[in-house]
Amino acid sequence: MEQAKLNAYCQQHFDQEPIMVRAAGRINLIGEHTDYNNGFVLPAAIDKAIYLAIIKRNDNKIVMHALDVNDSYTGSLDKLERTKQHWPDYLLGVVQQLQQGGHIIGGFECAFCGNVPLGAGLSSSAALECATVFGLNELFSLGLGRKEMALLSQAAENQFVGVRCGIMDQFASMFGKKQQLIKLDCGSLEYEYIPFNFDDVNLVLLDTQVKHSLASSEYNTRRAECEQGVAWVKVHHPHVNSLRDVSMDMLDAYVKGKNATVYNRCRYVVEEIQRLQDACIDLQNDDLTSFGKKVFATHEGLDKLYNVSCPELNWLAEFAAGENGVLGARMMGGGFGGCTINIVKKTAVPALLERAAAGYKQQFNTTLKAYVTSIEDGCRTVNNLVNN
Ligand code: GAF
Repeated sequence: MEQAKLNAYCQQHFDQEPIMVRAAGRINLIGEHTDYNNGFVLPAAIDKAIYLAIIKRNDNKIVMHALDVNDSYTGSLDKLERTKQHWPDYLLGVVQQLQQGGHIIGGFECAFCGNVPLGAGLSSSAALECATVFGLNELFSLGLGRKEMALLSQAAENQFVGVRCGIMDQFASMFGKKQQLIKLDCGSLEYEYIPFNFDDVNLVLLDTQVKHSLASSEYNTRRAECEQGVAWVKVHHPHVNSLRDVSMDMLDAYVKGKNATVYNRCRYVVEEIQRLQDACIDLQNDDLTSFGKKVFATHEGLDKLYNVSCPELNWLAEFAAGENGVLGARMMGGGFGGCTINIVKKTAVPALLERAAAGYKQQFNTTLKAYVTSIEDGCRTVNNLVNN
């Protein structure tokens, strides 16, 4: 549907055939808030995506249309500034990074729309950045590889938008593969695909519809707390550069007595990095029950130690834990709102959706949104409506 909408727009407004890109949102099975600590993550690209169409202009203007909010931006390649509208910043940040990297691009016009719910923790912003860089790379034959494009998108968000996010979301959007999780080492950016294709299981996203407006400032605070913990350990172990290099013994010796909050944050991260490794062994053994227990444990840690949950997420995770056929459930992404991810036996999905919606309505007077999602390919060009 999104692609049809974009196509109709292009036919009406563009005088040349555009390059069209699909960039997916992402889920993450386990490994939350570990990416900026050089740990591991286990994300995947999903069936929800941003579609972007892009053409060259003969001048140095940048013209962009956000079809879903019916808004446009016109500016110049010579003067990139943050906007009041906010959404152009994700695209302009990419342009700025390309310019800083010495890549030559000319003026362009683009339009985009999508079905990644905004503020739901499914990385619509990373998808938009990735769609932009992927489109510009094609349009101006820049020759960038996927890794470079993921890093460049992350830098755009860090430096232009001002959120110090890690690499997970952009990497997942770029490298996603159908029915595969990406086990990514965020320290080295080495990765492997791990199949996630269970006939009897669905991945269900329950959307609190609480927009994570607090997230960016709190997110940066969490990063700073982790860095503080590392600094205290480093005094005694100079080789330590991130929480990836830190053990629980080190935390107990050098952080515990100094500050309880910093200790809790670091403890969660150190435990989560190990939990992910153990969870991958569960996957190798096709043991989703054991995997799911670790997913529940991640929620507990994110809530109690990392303090990035909220009442709505907690309610959904606890509710799911008490339901038949739910193997694992937790809040996902940065936190303070957005979705829970639930690993659910297919036969149990209808009852879960019905009972969760009824309970959530009663508890929060809000209509719960739910998405049964699938794992799909990441960034790619699309060129016809019928097959894509
Ligand atoms: C957000 C960030 F963008 C990611 O880099 C990651 O840190 C995530 O929160 C938490 O795991 O999505």
